[in-house]
Amino acid sequence: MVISMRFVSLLCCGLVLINSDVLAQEQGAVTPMTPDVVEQYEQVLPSADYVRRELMIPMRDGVKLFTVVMMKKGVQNAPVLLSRTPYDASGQTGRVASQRIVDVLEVMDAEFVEDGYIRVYQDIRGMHKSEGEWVLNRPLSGPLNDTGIDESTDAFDTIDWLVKNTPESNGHVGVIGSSYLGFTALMTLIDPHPALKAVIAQSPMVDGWMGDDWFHNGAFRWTSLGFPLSQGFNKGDGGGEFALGGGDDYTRYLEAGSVADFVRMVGAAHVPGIRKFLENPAYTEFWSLQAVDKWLAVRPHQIPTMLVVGQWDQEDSYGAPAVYRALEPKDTNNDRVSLVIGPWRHSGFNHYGYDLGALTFTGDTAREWRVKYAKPFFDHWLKGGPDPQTPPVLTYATGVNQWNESPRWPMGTPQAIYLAADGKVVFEKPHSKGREDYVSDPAKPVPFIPRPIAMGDAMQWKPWLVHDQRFVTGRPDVAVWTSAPLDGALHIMGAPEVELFASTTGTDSDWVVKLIDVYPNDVPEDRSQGGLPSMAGYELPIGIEIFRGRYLRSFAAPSPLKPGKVERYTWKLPDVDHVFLPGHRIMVQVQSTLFPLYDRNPQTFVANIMDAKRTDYRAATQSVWFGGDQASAILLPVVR
Ligand code: PG9
Repeated sequence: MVISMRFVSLLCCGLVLINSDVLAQEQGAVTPMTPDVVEQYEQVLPSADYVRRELMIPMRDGVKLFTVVMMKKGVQNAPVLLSRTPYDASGQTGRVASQRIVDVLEVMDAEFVEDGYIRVYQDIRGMHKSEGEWVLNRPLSGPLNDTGIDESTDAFDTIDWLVKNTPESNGHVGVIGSSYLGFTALMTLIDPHPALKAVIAQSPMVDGWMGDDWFHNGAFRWTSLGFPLSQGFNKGDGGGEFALGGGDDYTRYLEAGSVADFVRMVGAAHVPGIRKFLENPAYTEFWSLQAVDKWLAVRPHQIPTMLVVGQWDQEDSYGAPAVYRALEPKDTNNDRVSLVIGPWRHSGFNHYGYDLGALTFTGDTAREWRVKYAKPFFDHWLKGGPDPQTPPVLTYATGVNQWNESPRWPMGTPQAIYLAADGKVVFEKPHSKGREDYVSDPAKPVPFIPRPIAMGDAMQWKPWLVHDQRFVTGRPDVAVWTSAPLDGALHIMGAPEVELFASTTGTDSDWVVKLIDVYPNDVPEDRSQGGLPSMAGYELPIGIEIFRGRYLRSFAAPSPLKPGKVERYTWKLPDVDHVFLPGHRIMVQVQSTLFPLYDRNPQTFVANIMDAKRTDYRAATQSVWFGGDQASAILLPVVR
C-alpha cells in the first residue's frame, strides 16, 4: 500500500499571527483565535475510492483533538457529518482494511458517504489519540466545571476549524451519534456554531442517575464500573482495565458484597470516575446539574434535532424522550424537534434491524429509518435537499410490526390495569382489598437473565430486555398477575406509569415492575424451520424498571421506610409503541431485586448503600396491595 505522508503546515499564518500580535500589543487589541500550526496527514491510496486525513485540531485552550476526515475521492461542496467519540476514532474509521469507504466506516455511514458526505470522527478530549484530560460526561461550564472548556466548546472549535480548513466542504455541518456520542451530539446544541445545521442524537446519555447508564431511579448498575476503569486509564485504550474477574457475574458480585467492597477488592477505590459513583449515590446537584435535558430546557433551541431511541434500549432509554419533553414546548411549528422510537436494542438503529432476540420484524428496520428518515433529514438541512417531511414522532408498533407517524408524543391516554386477588390483572378497580406477599432475600437475588451471567458478553447483554421471563415467573420472590386473554387488540403509545402500593418489613426496599406481553400457548407460530424458538407462551417484557424505595420522598435526601407502612410509589416504564394482540395476556411482575444488573438493596436503611456492611443485608417480607384505596395499577397509554 503506497502511502505518501504530506505534512501541511500553516507557517505563513503563524508569521501573520506574530505581526498581528505585535500590532495588537501596541494597540491593546485582542489577537483573534485562529488555528495555529496544524499537522495534517493525508493518506493517498491510489486504488482506494476514498480520501483519509488524520488531523490534530487545536481547541481554544491549545489542546489538540485527534480527528479523522474521510470522503469519497472527488467530492466537492459536500456537507460534513461529525461524530465526537470516546470509543476510538481510528477504530470507528478503520473497520476493515479495505479500498472501499463503505467497508472502512461504520455500517450506518454507508448511505451518507456513498452520497458524497464528508464523514468525520473525533476522539473527545483526553481519549485515545487526543490530548488533554478526560472527564466522564464532562459537565457544561458552570457550577461543576470552572474551566470554561466542555464538550460544547470543543465541538464549536472543531466545527469552526473543519469549515475553515476542509476545502471540499459546503460549510454545513451535521452531528450524529449514539450513547456517549449522543451526549456529545446534544452538547453541540448549546451555544451552537453557526455552521451547525442539524443534529441526530441517538440514545443519548442525558441523566446518569434517573435512567441513563449509571443508575435507574437511584438503583446502581454494576455495569457502570467498567467504563471509568477502562476509559480512565491509558485514555480508553483498555490498558487500564482492572482484573475485575470473570465467570458468572451473579456469583462474583454477590460474593463481593457492596459496590465499595468490590471496588476495594479490585484496588480501584482511587479511580476518579469510580469515586464519583461511590460518593454520590443520591440525586444531589452533582447529578441534577449534569442533566442535559435541564441544560437544554433553559436555552433557546433552533437547530433541527432528531432524538432516537430503541424500545428495548438496555442502556439509555431515558435520555431521548427526556430531551424531547424538554425541547418540544419550544418547537412552535412542530418542525425543529422530532422523536423516533424503534424496535431496537441500544444503538441497534446503527446496525441491522431485522430482529432482536426471539423477535423478528418486517425487514431491516434500522436501515429503513436511516434511508427513509435520517438521510433525507440531513440532506435537507445540510445540502438543500427536498423537504423530508420529518414526522414529529416516528414509532414502530411492535406486535403488528408497522411504522407510525404521529403529531405528538405520547399518543395514548392513561387507562389503568389493576392488580387483583388470585394473581389476576383486571380492567376495573377491585373493590375488595388484599395483598400479595413475598420474601425478598438479598442473599438470593432474582437474576435479570438466566445464569451464568456475563454482562460483558454482547450475546447476553444486547437482547436481555426481550428475554422470555418464564425463567423467573415461578420464583416465590417474584409476584405475578395476569389478565385473561384479550378479546381485542390493545395499542399503547407512550410510557406506562406504575402506581404501586407496597409495604416492607424492612426499612429500605427496591421495587421492580415488569409489564409483559404473554403470547398464547396454543397457537404458536411454528418457527422451528427458521431456527427460531417457538413464541408459544413467550413472556415478552414491554417495560422493566426499578425504583429504590429510600427516594420515595426525595431523590436528593433518602429516608428510611417505616416497616409495615403502605406507601404509594409512582414511576414510569420506558416509552413504547406496542400492540397487545387478541389472545395475548397482559402480565405484571413485581420483585425487589434485579441482579447483578443492579446492586442489591440491603433492605435496611443505611447512609450509603454503596458501602453497606454485610450485616446490613437482611431478608424482608414485601407486600403488594391491591383494591380499594390501595389499588396497585399500571396506567397504560392506550390509543383509543
Ligand atoms: N452509554 C453507553 C455506555 C457508556 C458507558 C458505559 C457503558 C455504556 C455507551 O456509550 O455506549
